Amino acid sequence: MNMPLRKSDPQVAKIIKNEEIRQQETINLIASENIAGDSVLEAAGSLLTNKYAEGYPSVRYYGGCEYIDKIEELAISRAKRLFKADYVNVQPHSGTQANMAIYFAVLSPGDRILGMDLAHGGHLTHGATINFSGTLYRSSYYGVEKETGLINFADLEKLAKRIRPKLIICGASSYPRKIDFLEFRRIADSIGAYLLADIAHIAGLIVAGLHPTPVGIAQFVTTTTHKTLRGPRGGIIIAEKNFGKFIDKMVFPGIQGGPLMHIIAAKAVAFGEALKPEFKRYQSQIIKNSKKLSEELKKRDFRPVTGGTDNHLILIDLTNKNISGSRAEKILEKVGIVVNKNLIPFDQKDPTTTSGIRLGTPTVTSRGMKEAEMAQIAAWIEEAINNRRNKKIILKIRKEIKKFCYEFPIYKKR
Ligand code: DSN
Repeated sequence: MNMPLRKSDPQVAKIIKNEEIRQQETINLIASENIAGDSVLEAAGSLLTNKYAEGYPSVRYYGGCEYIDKIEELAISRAKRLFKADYVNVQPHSGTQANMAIYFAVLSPGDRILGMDLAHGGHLTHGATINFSGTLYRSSYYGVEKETGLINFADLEKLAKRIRPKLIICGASSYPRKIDFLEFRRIADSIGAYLLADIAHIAGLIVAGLHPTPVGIAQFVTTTTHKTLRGPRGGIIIAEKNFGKFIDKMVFPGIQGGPLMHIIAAKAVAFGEALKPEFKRYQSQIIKNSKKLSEELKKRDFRPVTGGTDNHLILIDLTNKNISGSRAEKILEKVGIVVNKNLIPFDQKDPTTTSGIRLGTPTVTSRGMKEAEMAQIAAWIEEAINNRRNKKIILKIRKEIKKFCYEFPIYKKR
């Protein structure tokens, strides 16, 4: 058992190696992904995975938690500093579980919730009928305006007053503009609802001060740790301190068993990295790259929903290009540009076809790409889409991209 993976299990080792090559040789524009640093990977791959630690620091159900306690305490204190928060729970295994813990803490089955429509940029856990949040609770949705692609707060307020939900959820997974948390809180207060801000996509921008924070505005804030935050795959909860005890109980023993201590260690490392000045520069470059990519695509007659972006992502409406999101995703993958098909607001196509693609810049920025590279990527996107039936051109672009990718290694030589 104590052998390098390539010796003990060459089959698995080979698949991991192939994935490493895929990541290295492609341009990843998936808005929710990133490249965790070596230190985050080291902590995530550490022997802390061996330890059971049900409970919380100093109140565990297992012996031998001396160092485990220190790791969790460190992760909590760094997260508190990072988000300027009084209460943080670092145990949720994912963003979904972070949201679930909040719902279970403040709602009863059958209560009304109001979240952003999945088809307009919301998230499964914000009340979609195919998710627990839409089956356990009576969910309603707000969306964006057809003309602008922006959240219309007057309509939202009318809807909230009619529905009278117990919880309003704000935050999105394909909304390219800033979210006005104060306005959400004002509306929530006007009907006595709680407000949950799910900042999974924009947490990195928020801690860098490049997007307004909901901490101190929403009673509950959840995020994943692996998107713009560039940590390990996982979730955390931030809340007003008075809800802390209740949320802790809901995470464990309510919906989870033993915390993933190796992941909590990796979260601590990521929070430490995010507290450094370089992280702010990184986040600022993400936005510069996103704006540049959006402008360059616009020049080429691609249409970003809302006309552009304020954050790390761009949602492209492909209707005028006469190609579906799923077909565009496939063509781009052939040349080595990885994106995801995405519904656009008021989409006429179904979710497996879609009229749009979502592009994001966290990963390419982590690799050191800047504005000049964004212009080049936009040119490749146009060339690939326009020449989608020309195998020779597709192959030529693939070769150019492969070469280009080696100028931006994902990791130093391993
Ligand atoms: N699935 C994530 C995304 O891609 O946005 C959200 O959880």
